[in-house]
Amino acid sequence: MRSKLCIGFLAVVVFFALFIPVCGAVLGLHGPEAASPVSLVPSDRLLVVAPHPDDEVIGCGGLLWTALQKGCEVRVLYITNGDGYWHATERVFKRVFPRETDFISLGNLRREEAIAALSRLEVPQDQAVFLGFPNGGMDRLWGDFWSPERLYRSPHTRQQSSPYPYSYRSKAPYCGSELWSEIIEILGSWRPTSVVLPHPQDTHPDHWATAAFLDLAVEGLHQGSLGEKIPQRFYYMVHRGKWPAPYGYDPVRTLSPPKGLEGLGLWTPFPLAEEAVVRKRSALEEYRSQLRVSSKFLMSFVAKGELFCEFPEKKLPLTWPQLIEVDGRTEDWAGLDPLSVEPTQDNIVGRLESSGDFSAIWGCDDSENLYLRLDTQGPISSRTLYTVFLKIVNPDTAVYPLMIQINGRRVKCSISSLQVKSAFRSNHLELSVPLTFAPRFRTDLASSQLISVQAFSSRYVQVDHTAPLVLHRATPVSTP
Ligand SMILES: [Ca+2]
Ligand SMILES: [Ca+2]
Ligand SMILES: [Zn+2]
Repeated sequence: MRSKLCIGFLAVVVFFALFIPVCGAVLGLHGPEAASPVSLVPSDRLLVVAPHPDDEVIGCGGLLWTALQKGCEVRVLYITNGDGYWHATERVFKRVFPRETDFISLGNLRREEAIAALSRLEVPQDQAVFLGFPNGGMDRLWGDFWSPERLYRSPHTRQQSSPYPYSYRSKAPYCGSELWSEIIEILGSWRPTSVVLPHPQDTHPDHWATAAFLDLAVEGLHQGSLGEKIPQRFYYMVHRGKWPAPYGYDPVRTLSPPKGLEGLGLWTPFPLAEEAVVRKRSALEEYRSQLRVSSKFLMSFVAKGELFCEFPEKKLPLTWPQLIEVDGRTEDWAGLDPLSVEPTQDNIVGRLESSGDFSAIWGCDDSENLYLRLDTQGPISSRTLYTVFLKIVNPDTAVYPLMIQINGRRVKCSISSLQVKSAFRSNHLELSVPLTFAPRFRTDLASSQLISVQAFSSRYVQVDHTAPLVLHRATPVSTP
């Protein structure tokens, strides 16, 4: 009886020791007094990445100003000039059918607005870097326009390279590999200690694709560099359904994580001082071209604090040889956890076509293959096309894209000689990709430690896609 009491007492102590701090952290999540992981010290070098001019203020204008007050260095990287916004061009230039030059003029105007907005936050103009990539095309550059042999043409400006004389590289060609090399160069020379970037579950293709490029580049630069600390990454959300509802100006509101994403990643608020909130509002007011079309949406980000998400590093588990059998059955995955859980029923097409609504992505490798498993909300259908994009990052940061398409029993790989296998059963699709490629390819999975994985589903139109995911493979055995 006494020992039972002792055990009972111990259990209570253990419960309090283990769970109360966790509950405290969860409960304190939205409180202004919550300790933020975004701690700023004067030696910090903060790189803020904005897909479009205005995202830097929407997502982290308050943080930018606060960082400067604390003596940190800040730099803002604009991936596009926001030159594909039809509605804004139409309103600003009062033309029902804007011309190509009108879109370029809008790009120039948004850059001027960005510089004015940054001055409200006391960010020096020379810390703003404009890359001049095409608004609305970032997902295409990440996906099928990677190679410089085929350039993307903006449907708005009709350009295949940056038309802006002040862009980081003049006449930067519109392809993924060019953007990749510019990002690697900027990260490598400026050496940020923190990177603030779009959330990978942001539904705007320019936003999630920006996250994909930056995430992989940050990790690509730091692979193998022992000792040097990898920059901390803080992700901000802009576009996610009706978030942050209700739209409109309410500076005393607190932002909560978007619906369905509460448990994915660690969300932490960054409380803002009153002056930071005022500065953020006045910076947003400089974006006159945007306020004309979406003032209520923009103003809803003026809040008591900003909200950032963090993710743990994802390691690809190394399993026993042939533990996974590509047969559609999932008993062989029993000892593993999903690499990423995906929100379900979060868009109209996915709700109608549940065979394409991804719910989780799994992965592992053994000495011969990379194995992936895609889980969907409804049973896998042979009428739905599943596409997996892999990016293989070599130790020298060169990137090799690989595309695999699965349609029923048909499997197609961009390297046709690669024996990719796939099988499905109910809500699960398994596939295996050989780690070793023929020597004529300058890379393979076996010699790389870093890959990016993203899955898409479509049936006439795109149904769903997973967030781009960076995976670390166990240290490869060097091949002769
Ligand atoms: Ca299996
Ligand atoms: Ca989904
Ligand atoms: Zn944006």
